[in-house]
Amino acid sequence: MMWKTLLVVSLFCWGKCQDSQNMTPEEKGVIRDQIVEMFDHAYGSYMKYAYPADELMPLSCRGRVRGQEPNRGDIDDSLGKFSLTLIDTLDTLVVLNKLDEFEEAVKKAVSDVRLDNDVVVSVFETNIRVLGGLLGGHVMADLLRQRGERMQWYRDELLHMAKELGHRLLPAFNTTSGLPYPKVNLRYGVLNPLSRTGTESDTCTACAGTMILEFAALSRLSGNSVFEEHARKALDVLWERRQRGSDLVGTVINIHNGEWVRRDSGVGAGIDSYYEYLMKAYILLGDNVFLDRFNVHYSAIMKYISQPPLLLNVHMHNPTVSVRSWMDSLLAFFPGLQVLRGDLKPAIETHEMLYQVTKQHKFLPEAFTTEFRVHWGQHLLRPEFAESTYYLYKATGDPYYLRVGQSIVEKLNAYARVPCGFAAVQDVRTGTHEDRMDSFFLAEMFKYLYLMFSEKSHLPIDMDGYIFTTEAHLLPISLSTTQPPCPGNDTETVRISQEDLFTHSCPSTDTLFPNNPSFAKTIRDGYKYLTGVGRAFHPLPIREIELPLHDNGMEPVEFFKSMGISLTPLNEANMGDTGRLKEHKGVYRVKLVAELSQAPEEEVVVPHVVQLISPPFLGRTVLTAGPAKFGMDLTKQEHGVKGSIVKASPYTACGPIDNAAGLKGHIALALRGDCMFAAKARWLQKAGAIGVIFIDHREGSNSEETPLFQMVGDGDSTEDITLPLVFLFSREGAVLTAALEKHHNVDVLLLPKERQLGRDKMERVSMNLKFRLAEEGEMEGGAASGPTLEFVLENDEVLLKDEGEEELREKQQSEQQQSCTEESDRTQPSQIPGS
Ligand code: DMJ
Repeated sequence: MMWKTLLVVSLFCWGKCQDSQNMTPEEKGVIRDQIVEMFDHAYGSYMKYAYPADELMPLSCRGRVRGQEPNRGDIDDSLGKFSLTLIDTLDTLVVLNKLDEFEEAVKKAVSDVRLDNDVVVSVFETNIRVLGGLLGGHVMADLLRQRGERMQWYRDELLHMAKELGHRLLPAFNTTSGLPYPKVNLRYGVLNPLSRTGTESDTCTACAGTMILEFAALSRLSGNSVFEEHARKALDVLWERRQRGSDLVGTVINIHNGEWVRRDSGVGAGIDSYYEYLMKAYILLGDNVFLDRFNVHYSAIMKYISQPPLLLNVHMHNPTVSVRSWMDSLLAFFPGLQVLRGDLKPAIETHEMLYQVTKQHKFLPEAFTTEFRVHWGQHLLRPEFAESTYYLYKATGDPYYLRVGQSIVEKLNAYARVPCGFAAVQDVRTGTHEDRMDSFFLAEMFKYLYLMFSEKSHLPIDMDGYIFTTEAHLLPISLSTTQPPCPGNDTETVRISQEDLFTHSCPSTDTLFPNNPSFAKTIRDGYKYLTGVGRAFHPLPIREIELPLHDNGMEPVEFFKSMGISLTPLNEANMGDTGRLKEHKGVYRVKLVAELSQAPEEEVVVPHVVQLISPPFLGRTVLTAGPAKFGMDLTKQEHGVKGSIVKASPYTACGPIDNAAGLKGHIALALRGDCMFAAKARWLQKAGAIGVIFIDHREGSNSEETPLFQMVGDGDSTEDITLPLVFLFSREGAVLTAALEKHHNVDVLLLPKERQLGRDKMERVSMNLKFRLAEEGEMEGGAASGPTLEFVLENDEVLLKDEGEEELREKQQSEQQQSCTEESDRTQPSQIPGS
């Protein structure tokens, strides 16, 4: 079994591969030092400003403590008050040769971290970041201790903590199917009345399918098979539930009955690490069943999802139909996984596409369209693109990938670095920052970057002996032999007949591309100008096209015209020698006058508004809102949709609505986060709401700084949703909630901005107003009747006096409020997935 593992791992050909000819060792050393300096800045800032908090808030220079900051929805479920970033960083310290800091950090983790907090956390995130972090830390600590130089005090404390955490996660597996609950209370488990969990019925495929590496490692290191058994069972269910026709899985599954809740299938968000863990479980544990399953899924992915260089999402039951026109940034890990499988060509193609996108937008946006436009502009300092770049460099030895790595380093420094660390980018189009530095930035990004620029001699450990978990924690591949397979190993076996070049081996690039040492470049060249960036302008050549006379007797020009294509005939002078051929029957010489636009127009988002119409607002407060791609199309409603607003309870509206009676017939306010927009809309529609205003949960977001986007559905049909839906950024949302608090009854109108009430009138008034200075004495005899304006010139300033001064001041205030929304009347691209 193990030889297969080693074959796969041997793809990492440190010594054998061609060395980076275009980057000298000195240059690599400079970049390596730069990476270490950046790590020191990020980790040092966390330790200085945030520890023992879970995460650093790099703009506020303080720690993020759950409950003390505004709730961000499900993102916060990674925070368990267990010094997340410290634990997630432990083995990075070893890889970067910071052994003193590592020893110090382990001591802190052992003495300070508690795992029994009364906090509801995500099972998936806690497993990959905290359990993985503790295990990676233990493996490193154990290794250093064995070398006899340091860590002599260490008595497996991190492993004991890992065991404790494993036991705290186990209650999540207490379902009839064996699929885990998505959340668990670290102190009270799942079904305890104090746990505040257990009402969830769905989980994502990756959430259920990304346990095996950590749980099997825990079982084998602790001698307790219970963890591995549960993780295997969950994988068995997912395998069992694959769509038998397509061999694909969906994105969300019901944990009680195993039915698919979302049937869209891709390799990015919601599914990604399920596939990764099948492949890596085979490498780590040497168990064929995982490789067999991986291969079945991989064939399906390559048949339906991979359309190099794109990776699309399809419907698992009808996989020839793609379900959306955008890709998410999580799928950037996939070329790395393809490298592990030895399938280099599509890996190179997709990676090159991703590189082109980063060139265009500086970072990979959270989501981008199949035409490489921004779909969702956020960038969270995710490491997936660096990860794939690392794998490709190791597999090909091509210095091109070092240059890609260097560009990642430079962009992080130029566009994400702030005085207290590195900040996520709120929108790659504006470059604005967000007050977050997720722990994976330290766990993953710095490992992949540092390893890319290091030789074996720079590293304190032999990387060939380890596998990276999805959070880049290090687990030794010796685990499959140091411990016997666990007794309860009842993973369903499957014999798969299909075998190909890759099934049991890892072909070298010589096999794949014989006689072509620059194979990677040849593949990349085809995708060089995919996004139009970096392409030099060349005048269009005159091309000669032979147009046969059509059978129906139509002249070619007419024939093309009938298809909507117009041709420009060349004049004699331009045609040179070929002009004489013009006489030939059925042969035309034409100049190609158009080609596909290099930079396609951005997708138009029609700005909408929420207009407050009840007293005292009377239409003067207008909040710029984003539309939805699903639900009622407000552009087709002549007068918009009117109603009074009621806050949903729960405010996130991700489950049954408690105040359905109060919401019935009203427009609901719901907070973004925790679940998809479509899911919220369904709950609110069921409760009887007549419209929904979603309010952003990201503090301080506003329509002036962030481009509007269109909310999109959940990948499945959203035809059942008939409500009008609009989205407000949090600053505009705050105006609305403040109004509701003060006046209790607030009527609003939801409609496209161009149709907001009073807009025509305002424009007319402003065009027709004329002023003239009154003649001296003209006003004195009461010459003017009705409201008058008087300008008094005094000290070079113009003061405005009015008979109804108070009224006017009020009006000015409300117009100021209004103009702050009107200025943001920008038509911007993008839609946003889920929430
Ligand atoms: C990490 O926590 C892991 O890589 C996970 O599998 C998905 N994504 C984040 C980083 O983007």
